[in-house]
Amino acid sequence: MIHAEDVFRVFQEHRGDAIVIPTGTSGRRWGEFSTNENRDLNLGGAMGQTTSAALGLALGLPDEKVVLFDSEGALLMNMGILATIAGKKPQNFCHILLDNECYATTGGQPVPNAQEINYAGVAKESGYSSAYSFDDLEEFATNVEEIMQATGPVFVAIKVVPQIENEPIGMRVRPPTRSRAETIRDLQSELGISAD
Ligand SMILES: Cc1ncc(C[n+]2csc(CCOP(=O)(O)OP(=O)(O)O)c2C)c(N)n1
Ligand SMILES: [Mg+2]
Repeated sequence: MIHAEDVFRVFQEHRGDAIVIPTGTSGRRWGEFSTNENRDLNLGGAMGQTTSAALGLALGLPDEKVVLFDSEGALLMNMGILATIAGKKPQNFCHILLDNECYATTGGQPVPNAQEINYAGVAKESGYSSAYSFDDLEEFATNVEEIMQATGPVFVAIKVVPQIENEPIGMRVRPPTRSRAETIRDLQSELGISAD
């Protein structure tokens, strides 16, 4: 298993101008590594729906690279999105699954069949252009540039160490971050577009 921070440290070097959507407990670490905050987007919340929102963004902005950092519990909630993404063929979409084998945000309960399911296999057979699996940081580092250059939709499954949260949800102290609306507004002004 890889530490999500190491995934982000390596990925940042190859990010270019990609729009990045981090989700899950692992995704919270992305802010420590991003050097292009205006292109970071907060769309998380309803498990399984961020993939749909990210697909919409990729289809609406075909000239921008869109990278989603997904989590496996959320993906399992809406596995059908893999077929929808594959069918829409967003060439600019890179779907990276940070698989920590549990529901870390809610205390680390195990995800069904966590050790045996092959998410990259499911994505590939659903019709993604290419799919990768990593359980070793060096291997990810060796392939990340190829992944970022590949024609999407690309799927990347990475086993990561869970960062389990046990504090009752109402008592959790979070460092201040931009709200979802702020991240959308900042991205719009970065791209010189307006939804108004
Ligand atoms: C539809 C839905 N059901 C339940 C929740 C409550 N919830 C928030 S995070 C979470 C666990 C998420 O697990 P995973 O997607 O694997 O991400 P991780 O926390 O492991 O990073 C749950 C059950 C939710 N946000 N959305
Ligand atoms: Mg998880």
